Amino acid sequence: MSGGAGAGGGVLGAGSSYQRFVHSALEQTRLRIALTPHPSQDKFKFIKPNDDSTVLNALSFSAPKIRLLRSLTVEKKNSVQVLDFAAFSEPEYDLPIFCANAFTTPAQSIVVLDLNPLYDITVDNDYKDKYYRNLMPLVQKYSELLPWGGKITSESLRFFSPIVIWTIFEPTENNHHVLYSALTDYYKVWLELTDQAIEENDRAKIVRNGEAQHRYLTWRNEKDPGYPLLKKLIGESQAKDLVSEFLFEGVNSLGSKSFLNYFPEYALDDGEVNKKRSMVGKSFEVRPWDATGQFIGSNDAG
Ligand code: BLA
Repeated sequence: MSGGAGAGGGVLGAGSSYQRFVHSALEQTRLRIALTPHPSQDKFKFIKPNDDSTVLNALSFSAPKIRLLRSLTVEKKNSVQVLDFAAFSEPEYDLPIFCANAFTTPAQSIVVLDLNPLYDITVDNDYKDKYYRNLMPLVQKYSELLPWGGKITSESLRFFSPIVIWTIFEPTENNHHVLYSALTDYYKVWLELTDQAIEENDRAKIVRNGEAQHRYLTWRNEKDPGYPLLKKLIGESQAKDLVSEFLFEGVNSLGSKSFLNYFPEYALDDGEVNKKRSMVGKSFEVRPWDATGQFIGSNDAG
């Protein structure tokens, strides 16, 4: 299908398909577990952009096993469409983090879809085998239609799994149809893993899970590529609150380490955090995992 409406038509479709995905994901979740509104909803549900033609939608919930399930969409007709949907388990579980991010303009869609690992799977083989070994067929299913998006912020790679879909494509109707299918597949897998997850009782392991999630939240809270756009839409102070109290809620409560404790390479001489997204530069021109999920990437930055 060539999408007769052209890229513009694709873009119109994209925004409503992000909303459609959010509704369907919440529906799928509710078939399995009862969702309770998360306290962060009160402050952000009715957040208004300073531009009348843009619509923001923010929803957040918690549930048994799920610390935070939250979704943000941004829709500006014929211009920008954004999806940021994520789900984080309670620290009693070492479940991967569901991560669906899409940024669509009339020119292109930039997409990251993954079950982000709690632990670095380039070194932690047990964690990799526990969650990803059986999921590798997903890569085969989508790697042709949603091919690797090319060089990427090197530091981001340690938060990605061997099944990550990192892609940039023309926003045609057909491409968004494929993306919708991938979003649905990946979310279903995350719900199934959550269903099967068994509560950890070892205090030390629970603390370790909490810290791993906190490290992730700390990274995204500081370096998320969406921040400049959010700042433009709702102003610096509201954008900061949205990021730390809604999108990455937990960054101020789940742990006490700072960004520089986790990522000291970003320290400037005066003790501030370097504003650059990447210290290493971009790398990983091709998919750095083989079909079995083995990491085969070399850091080719520079
Ligand atoms: C671009 N977004 C990107 C890129 C990545 C991500 C990898 C490519 C640029 C790069 O290599 O850094 C997404 N990066 C992620 C994710 C993780 C990560 C999900 O490390 C998780 C660990 N994107 C959004 C939202 C907006 C958005 C909500 O998710 C806007 C509100 C915008 N993303 C956006 C824009 C770009 C982008 C504008 C291109 C410009 C740029 O690279 O800064």
